[in-house]
Amino acid sequence: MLRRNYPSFREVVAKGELVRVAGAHDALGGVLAEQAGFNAVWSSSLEVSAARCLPDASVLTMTEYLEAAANMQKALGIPVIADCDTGYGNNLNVAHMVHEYEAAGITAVCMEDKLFPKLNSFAGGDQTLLSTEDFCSKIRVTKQAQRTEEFFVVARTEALINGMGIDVALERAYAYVDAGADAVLIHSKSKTKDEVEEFLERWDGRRPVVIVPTTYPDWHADDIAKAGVSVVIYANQGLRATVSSLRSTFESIQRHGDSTALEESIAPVKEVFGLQQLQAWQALEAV
Ligand code: SPV
Ligand code: MG
Repeated sequence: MLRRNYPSFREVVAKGELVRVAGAHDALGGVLAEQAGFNAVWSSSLEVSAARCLPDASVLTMTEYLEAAANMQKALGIPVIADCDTGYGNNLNVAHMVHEYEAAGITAVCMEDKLFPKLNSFAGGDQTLLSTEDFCSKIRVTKQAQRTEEFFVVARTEALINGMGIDVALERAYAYVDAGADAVLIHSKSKTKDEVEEFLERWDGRRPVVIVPTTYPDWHADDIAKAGVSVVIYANQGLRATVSSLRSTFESIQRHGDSTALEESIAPVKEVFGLQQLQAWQALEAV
């Protein structure tokens, strides 16, 4: 099958087991994540912008992020959850975003409560939040704009990123659920899981919670599930591995003057053909 069917993100969450998600920026990364057993792929704004050597700072347009997410979804048998930053502007932009993503077959989007233009959460700089009221309004717009019941909206609060504390994070997360969010994402740049753990202890469980353990990586998935998390996103490990791997590969060829030393450790061309589904495509010639 050249094009594959995939469940919606809502269906995957409904299974009730911890949903493990890997970040990617293209179909190749997404397919490798699927083959490794991940349940969904995060179309990461950090990854998609880094793949163009541009900052994750609302520089790329919605159309460019959508193209990246749609290209991933076309190749996958698991759903994409699209990182849609702040919704690319005001309420009108949010409505257009939902129309376009849903029409492209994306079943879940995530929108964060920072001001547009936003800056990556780990980059320091201005991490000012939109008012709770205005972000709730954006969430209501997503719900009004979606065509199917299936479409899933994750509301992400950056309250902890902005140092506003757990009380504010909880207050905002509850308000976002009341506005219609299907899940909340609590982001943190803390070196330990403590603040996220406290958030989870105090959360009343009215909607699934999503976490992104980038700065607090030493939390086993089994313990994450026990702590009450529904979805865990490994947002940029693939990108960082790509950087390390390409760097050492290219440096090795330059250093040795040939690529012999690498041959054992890099994927054979045949494996690339497999990822391209070459055989299935060639079979079309004989139909
Ligand atoms: C992303 O992967 O783009 C995210 C997560 O939004 S973070 O980079 O931690 O903000
Ligand atoms: Mg992002």
